[in-house]
Amino acid sequence: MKRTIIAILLTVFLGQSLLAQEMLTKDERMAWWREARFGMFIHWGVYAIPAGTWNGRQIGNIGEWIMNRAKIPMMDYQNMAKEFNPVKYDPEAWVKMAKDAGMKYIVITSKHHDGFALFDSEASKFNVVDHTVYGKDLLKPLAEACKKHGIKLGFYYSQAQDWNNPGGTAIRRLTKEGWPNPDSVIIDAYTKEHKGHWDWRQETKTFEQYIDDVAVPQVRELLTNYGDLAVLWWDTPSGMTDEAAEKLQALLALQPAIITNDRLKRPNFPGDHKTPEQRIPNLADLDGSDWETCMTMNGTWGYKSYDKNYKTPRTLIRNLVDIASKGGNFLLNVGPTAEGEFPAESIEILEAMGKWMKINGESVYGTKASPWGLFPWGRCTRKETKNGTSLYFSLYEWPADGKLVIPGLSARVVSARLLADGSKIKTTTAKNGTITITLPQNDPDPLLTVIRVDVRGKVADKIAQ
Ligand code: H79
Repeated sequence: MKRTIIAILLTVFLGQSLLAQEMLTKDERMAWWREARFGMFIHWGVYAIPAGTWNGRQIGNIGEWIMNRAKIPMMDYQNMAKEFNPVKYDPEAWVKMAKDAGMKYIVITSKHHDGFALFDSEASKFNVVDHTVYGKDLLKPLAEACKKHGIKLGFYYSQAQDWNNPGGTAIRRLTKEGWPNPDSVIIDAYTKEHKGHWDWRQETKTFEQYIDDVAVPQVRELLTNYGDLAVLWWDTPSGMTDEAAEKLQALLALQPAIITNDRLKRPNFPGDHKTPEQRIPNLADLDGSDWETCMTMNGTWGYKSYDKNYKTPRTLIRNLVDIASKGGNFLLNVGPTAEGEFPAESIEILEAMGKWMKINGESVYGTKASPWGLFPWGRCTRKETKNGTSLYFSLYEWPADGKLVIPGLSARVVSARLLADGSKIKTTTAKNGTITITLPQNDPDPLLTVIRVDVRGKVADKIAQ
């Protein structure tokens, strides 16, 4: 009798929790992400060892592409990788730096195009545990640190491009007889040039074999062994087949709350959000879907010792606010060194952004896009509150006459103040609803000054300027 009751209770309980997972809507899954607005991308791998230089030659363009750009043979690259020994890796320090910068999530390269896995893997021995002197899983302690500090964790996984696991070049459909084979088909010139194809060992398996033997089992490992995962970030979809995409997509059921991007396979696997890379979309490009701009701090994702071309905190803060004013997220990259440290310049940028976010973060988190679009003098975000709406005006340029004119707002102003120091700002409302804000003489924050104007009631989604 007792056992029957327990059995019934268990069935009901388990049944409900399963049901609850299956019934997560997209809005429910995206809720934290839309609130977060700001995340950290981490590109880390054995490419941080050459750090942009191979055989004494500086290799142009993005550092994580060095194997491809320098056409490094698999054996040479793999020998180099053995020496990977990030003894200064301190995942908790990384998570704290992200958190202090105001970032709410981290997406790290679990495996980039070079095929090197930062995690223990049964599916490919080219991983940090089996292949390097370091010999320890790098993602486990990062997952623990994220959990401890309340930061969401996502994994980047290069599913369709892998230069060290045979078959992962996705440029040819080989027949069973393998390479060289006159029947193999080069997909297109772009793919031939850029998907890598400089070592016959890369083509000793078919793409389908690579998907079944490496990509599918590795993604299953990633979705199983690291606790709750917030994001799976696919990359470079060209060359993917529907069959391969379906196999990978099916694995996502292992993490019912996971969010994925639009790079699994185009166009029929749209994922949850779009991924403008190294650019902020124009308003006209936006179609109402969720999006995230990913961007480097300097000119590379993976660490390059000589790339000092860093954007200023001022530019990056403006980027973040520009993105928020258009309703998107900002995924800002750090490329740690082979020893496991963030570059000093990146640390400085993160600190400066964090300092600004502590004071002005409310103009970013959980905000919606500007109803006016872009102002010539700055940006706007808005947030609905209990009694009304907070409007945040960010001043890219301090107007010469010291006045901001906000048209079309037929709402009563409750208060207006500078976030920088909390001081009150004078506003007047004309009969036609236009609000004029009188600014103080001097711009109090050289990085970016934000004015919060609280009004009664809801504000329309679109207002003409
Ligand atoms: O992980 C980062 C890049 O390595 C990856 N996506 C971001 C997030 C990426 N892979 N491919 N691409 C981006 C676009 C391709 C760029 C290319 Fe090139 C331009 C390939 C060939 C020309 C850059 C320059 C890479 C090689 C030369």
